[in-house]
Amino acid sequence: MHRLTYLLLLSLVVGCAAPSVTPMRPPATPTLTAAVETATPTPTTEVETATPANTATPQAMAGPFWWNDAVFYEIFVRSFYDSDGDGIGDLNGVIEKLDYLNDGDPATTDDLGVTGIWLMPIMQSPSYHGYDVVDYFTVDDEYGTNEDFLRLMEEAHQRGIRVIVDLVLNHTSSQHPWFVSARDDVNSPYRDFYIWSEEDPGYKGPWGARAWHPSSTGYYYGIFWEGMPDLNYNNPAVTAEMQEVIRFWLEDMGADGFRLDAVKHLIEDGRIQENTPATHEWLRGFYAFYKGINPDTVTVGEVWSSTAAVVKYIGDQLDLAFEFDTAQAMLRSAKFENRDYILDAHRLVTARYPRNQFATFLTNHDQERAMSELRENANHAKMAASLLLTGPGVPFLYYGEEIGHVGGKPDENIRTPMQWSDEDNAGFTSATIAWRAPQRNYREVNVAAQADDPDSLLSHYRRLIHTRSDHAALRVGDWREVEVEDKRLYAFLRHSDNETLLVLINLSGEPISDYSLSLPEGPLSEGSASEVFTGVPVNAPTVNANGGFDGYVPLAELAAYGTYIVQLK
Ligand SMILES: [Ca+2]
Ligand SMILES: [Ca+2]
Ligand SMILES: [Ca+2]
Ligand SMILES: [Ca+2]
Repeated sequence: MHRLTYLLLLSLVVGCAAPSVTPMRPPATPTLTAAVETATPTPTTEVETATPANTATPQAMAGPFWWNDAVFYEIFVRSFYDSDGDGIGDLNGVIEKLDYLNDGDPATTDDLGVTGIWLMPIMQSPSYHGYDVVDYFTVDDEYGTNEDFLRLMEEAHQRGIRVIVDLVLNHTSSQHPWFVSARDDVNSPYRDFYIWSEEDPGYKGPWGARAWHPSSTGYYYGIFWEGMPDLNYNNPAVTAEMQEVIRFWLEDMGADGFRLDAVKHLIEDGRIQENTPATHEWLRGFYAFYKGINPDTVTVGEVWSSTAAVVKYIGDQLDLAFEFDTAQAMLRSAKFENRDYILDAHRLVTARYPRNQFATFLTNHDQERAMSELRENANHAKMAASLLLTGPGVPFLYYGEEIGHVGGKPDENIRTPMQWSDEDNAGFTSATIAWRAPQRNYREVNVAAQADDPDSLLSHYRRLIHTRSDHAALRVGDWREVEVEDKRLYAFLRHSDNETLLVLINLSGEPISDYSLSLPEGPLSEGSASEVFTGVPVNAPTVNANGGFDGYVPLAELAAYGTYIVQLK
């Protein structure tokens, strides 16, 4: 839709549908009228410039976009670093640790080198995790203030780091004033913000738990649990309120985008509780809205489904979504020292998504940590990192993954304090008691212990991320399979306009010497080669008539758990 037309329609919707009373809006938030005015483009030429972003379709998506150059780092603020000694991590703590993530100086490589941060929920919430929001316009006071967030944005941007925030659209906290009003008064203007039934419809949620919860005024729908009532996006007033939230975080707070929680569950169709046509349709309007505010805004969706279902969100609803199948494939290939899992996954995702428009990761805050999944095998953790950071897509690390932070369910145990050092509470806080105890192995496994060890997992991550930053083909290039018989060896090409890289990963604990690579067709011309990850000398291929190679052996021996990145011309 044309941006101007869209905004005019939007102002009509907002004007008509907003409830008559808005007692929950904090004083700092501008009125709806002012918000619409702010978002309205001024000169006609600007409208024309912005139009393509609003009409993008998966087919039309050109890319690459800024996020294709990024490596993101997922932070659970409560557990990252406590700046004021109350035992709870906070935004100022994140600021204090920014130099660890990226010091902003391209000449230094002793930082991790990430260029994006995903902050797990930071809005006011009664829970430790924050996925049940009570006020979308204020930073949780345990984490700091809105001013702290603005300072974090400034400090991050100075270092070349963009910051996206977790946005929970599907539900609020049952303590949100909207829900309290809706539950206590059937005539409340917020009653229709939620989903009600006089009788218990009885059916369960996708995980077999209760989805309809009793209250004094009827049953309400909450797919996750009773403390998280689902919002009713069939009500345009809900959409209008959330558009104001989105505008607030993008314009007033300067966020670079959003990670969208549970987004496949947005709108139900009776018992169909995920990936409904109505959810896709709502997200098309959402996409037009946030691109209209700033076309550079990125969204990454949590669509915990198979690739075939995830793909349907990309390009006109979300910019990216997490590739859960690929995540599992990377861990399996590392664990079983067999490339077939990730080879199959990469064949599928590169065929199905617009080029590199998907988010890759090993694990997140809802899953057993990668190091635990890999039975604390540091070599396997290095291989998983190599797959993640040389492969196609936009990589996300979960905090601590780079040092081999362990943890299994329950959830609190995969979200424990970051292990900075062997000091008490892992150097996370000066308080005697942290909000939760760190993992027991923190005296051995911590940042300080790995920072100066060139063989550590942390050093491996740093080198991989800096190599990715130095080589466009790893970030924006396409992916092409390179044929090799030995399943312990994963070989593939990353190719961009200006660069061709051959990635070789020996997933096994034995050196590989009896192998040869073939690429029936390729982009090569002169047949020169240099290795850019370890600096080891390599043989050049003989380029065949189709720009590929046959029987190529770049190194006589590939070291056990070795990663090589060979630049070809
Ligand atoms: Ca604190
Ligand atoms: Ca640096
Ligand atoms: Ca709180
Ligand atoms: Ca829902």
